[in-house]
Amino acid sequence: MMTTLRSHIVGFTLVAALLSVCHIAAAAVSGDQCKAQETQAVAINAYGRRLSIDDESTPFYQPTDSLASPRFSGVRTYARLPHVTSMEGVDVAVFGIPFDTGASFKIGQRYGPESVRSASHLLRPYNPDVNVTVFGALSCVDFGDVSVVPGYIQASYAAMEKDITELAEAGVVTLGFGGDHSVTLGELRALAKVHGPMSLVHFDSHSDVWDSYFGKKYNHGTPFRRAVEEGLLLPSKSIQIGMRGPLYSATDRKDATDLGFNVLTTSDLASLKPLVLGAAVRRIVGASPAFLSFDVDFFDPAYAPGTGTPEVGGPSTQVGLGYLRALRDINWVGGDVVEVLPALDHGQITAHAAAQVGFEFLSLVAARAEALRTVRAECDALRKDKEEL
Ligand SMILES: [Mn+2]
Repeated sequence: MMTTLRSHIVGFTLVAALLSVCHIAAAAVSGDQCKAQETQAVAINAYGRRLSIDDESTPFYQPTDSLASPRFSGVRTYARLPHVTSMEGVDVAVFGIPFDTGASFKIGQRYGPESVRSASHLLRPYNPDVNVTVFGALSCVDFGDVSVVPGYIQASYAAMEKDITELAEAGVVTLGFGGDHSVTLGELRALAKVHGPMSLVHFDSHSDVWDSYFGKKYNHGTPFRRAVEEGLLLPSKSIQIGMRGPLYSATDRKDATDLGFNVLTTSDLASLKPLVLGAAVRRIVGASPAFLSFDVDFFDPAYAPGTGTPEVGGPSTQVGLGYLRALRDINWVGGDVVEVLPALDHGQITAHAAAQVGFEFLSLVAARAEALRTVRAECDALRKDKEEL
């Protein structure tokens, strides 16, 4: 598996540079591309809904204008988005999952969503690093928090799955803020009902593929083994990025590759430029529906101190955000940012990082929507030209 992964990376070192040139140079479209676009726009409901109707208007839902009322004012929702629970006219639904019964060490991640929402008021609509106006391309809302049953993990899974299934069935892209990492299993169960088995792109210092902990199958160390067992993921089309720190035994790392996951440790990552990682991830994921799961302990504790199981020796937020921004042209159907523990946060360092990671995910979704919209417009023009001939 590691050999395959290395070949993805080595093979794409040069190709990545070419790809970036192609992105810039891609001005004209072919008939085949237009056919592919037709299929894609139907398949990708959440983006396709706006794209397929040639909708050039402002997205239906907008954040509060921070040039009309200052960012420190107002009720806290993610990025000052409207709190909306009906999915009509929505492209992306952001929600909180205030649950920490699955945590194995320090607890308090149930307060993560409110902390991230508070910090997220600092965000602005345009992302210069991805060159996209996120809330100009997508109609986004804050759904509020999904249902949980404090202290009871299986009941919580059932409750959150019910809420998230409704969002997924409405065709929106989902972005959840945890909560400990156990919550991701609930999200994947809901999304897989609509999208089928997904690719996972997983940033974390831990693989979270234990079979059990203290004899129990459900906690924040087991969600991705359970997800594979339940057929929610395509492990060979998935990648785990950033693993580090002491383990219980040498087999802990092997457990992830034995399940079929591609794995890049923090040490592996140190020699990879974002462009190379981006190309390798695109190669692995292909056209599959993909879920981005980001545990804030991917970052070094100096950059994300407010978390329950920190691992020293990790990437800075600058490095981590660089990797995220390289994950263009992927069919994202959902994502989450987990393990923010505000009681251990200082100066909202971790909450700001988590809010920004969520914003980068939205930026990737928005950039893809814009790109699809451009191709759609060019295909329409091509069709019109043909009709006139
Ligand atoms: Mn972790």
